[in-house]
Amino acid sequence: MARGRFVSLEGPEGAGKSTHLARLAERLRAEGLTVRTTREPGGTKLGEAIRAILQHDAAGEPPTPTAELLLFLACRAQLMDEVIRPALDRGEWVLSDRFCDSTFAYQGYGRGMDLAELRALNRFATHAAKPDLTLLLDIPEAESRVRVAGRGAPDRFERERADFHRRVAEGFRDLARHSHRIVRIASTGTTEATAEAVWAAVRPLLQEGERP
Ligand code: Z5A
Repeated sequence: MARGRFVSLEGPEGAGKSTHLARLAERLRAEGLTVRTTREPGGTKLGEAIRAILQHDAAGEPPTPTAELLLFLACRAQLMDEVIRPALDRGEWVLSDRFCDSTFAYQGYGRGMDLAELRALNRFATHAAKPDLTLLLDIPEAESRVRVAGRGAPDRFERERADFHRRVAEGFRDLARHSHRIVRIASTGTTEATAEAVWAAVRPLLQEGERP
């Protein structure tokens, strides 16, 4: 059986993650692959309920930074056990709109939490599973602001100050500098150009061998 592959798309708000996840899924399906798409926070019933708490204060009060972290990790644990691991075991491809690098960028670089601790907690939540490939869609902070402006009421993260978003964006770049798993792709040109760069980064995974 062909081996399942796990690809995550990461980046700041409005970078084009949802757009390119949909396009990539379509292209992989055209290659005859079974593709499961998902998102974080969310992707399961529990995860979607937690998403409403995390983004829109659905519980009636904002979580503390520690509670926020644990809620993201709870979403991830549920998603891993219920969706990602079973799909990979069936030999499917899984594409996720955000995954562990968002925790490192937002809670680590953004909120100032200890990265080593975050890595350990993330390992616990995922049983040490990692994406085979992570696409970091990168846009300047100013462009991110323009793209998210006018989309209706901003969520709890969009309301954060500019310096928080600057630390997050720099954090993503720093993570990419230190990991071969993460491919940084400029998402500032046309959608077509970015889609081609995404495909060029993913194609080698298609060519890698089958399970022995
Ligand atoms: N978060 C966290 O703190 N810790 C964690 O562990 C996790 C998450 C997992 C989830 O929001 C929030 O949770 C997030 C981080 C935090 N914070 N925020 N905000 P989300 O992922 O649901 O929200 P988002 O990042 O704001 O998603 P988004 O705004 O939908 O962004 P996107 O998916 O990257 O972009 P898009 O929907 O594809 O839209 C891009 C727009 O740009 C669209 O209008 C395009 O027409 C336009 N555009 C222009 N040029 C391009 C190119 N070249 N490519 C693509 N799109 C383009």
